[in-house]
Amino acid sequence: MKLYIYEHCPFCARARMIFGLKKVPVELHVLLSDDFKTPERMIGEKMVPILQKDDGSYLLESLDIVDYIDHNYGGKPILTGVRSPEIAELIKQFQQYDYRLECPRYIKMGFAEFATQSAINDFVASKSNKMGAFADCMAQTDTLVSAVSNILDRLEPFIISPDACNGSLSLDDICLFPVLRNLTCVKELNFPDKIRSYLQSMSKLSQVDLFFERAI
Ligand SMILES: N[C@@H](CCC(=O)N[C@@H](CS)C(=O)NCC(=O)O)C(=O)O
Repeated sequence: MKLYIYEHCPFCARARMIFGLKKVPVELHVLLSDDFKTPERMIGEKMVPILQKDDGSYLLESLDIVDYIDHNYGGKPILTGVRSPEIAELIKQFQQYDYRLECPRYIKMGFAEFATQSAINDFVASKSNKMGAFADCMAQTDTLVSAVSNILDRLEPFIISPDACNGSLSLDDICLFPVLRNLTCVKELNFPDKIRSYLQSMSKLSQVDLFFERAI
């Protein structure tokens, strides 16, 4: 199977996680951020993640990919834990701030989807339309870091185990880990101990990398 992704994309990280957690082999292909033709040829629109199944057909929507792999590959389903409404609510709260912290950093981190200047230009144009100029977002770093730190502090008590946020693996891990992973691109952000352990453990189990070493 082949999985088409962007390295920074949290929905792609969801799909990548299930392959790593179940030790199911998959070929990762990173598309350039301004490559419209490849995804349009495959699925009729520019959107990742895209899974190309063994029979050549395509599956999109991260949670559909997760469900397909969990139920059809690598033994019994593993995402059997109960979800927590508190975690779902805290994920929504991060989303008010995280894009403004992350997008201006993504283009400086050496991701394969931004290997060309035209890919960077396309991303900057489309995102700054929605969130304002990247330089203004960078200038808001202190305020945004303080808002996100507050949410991290509120999240910490809900992380029951470093190997599964609710104590046994569930869709909450698939939705939470990618959001926290993307925040590791922000150098100024300090993660509470339990969240840092969760990030490190889940990264190892799912084989999805963190960005601490190249944080800006
Ligand atoms: N609901 C979709 C959302 C996927 C999504 O929004 N992907 C973004 C990348 S993070 C995308 O491909 N956007 C189109 C673009 O970059 O032009 C899923 O869960 O797979």
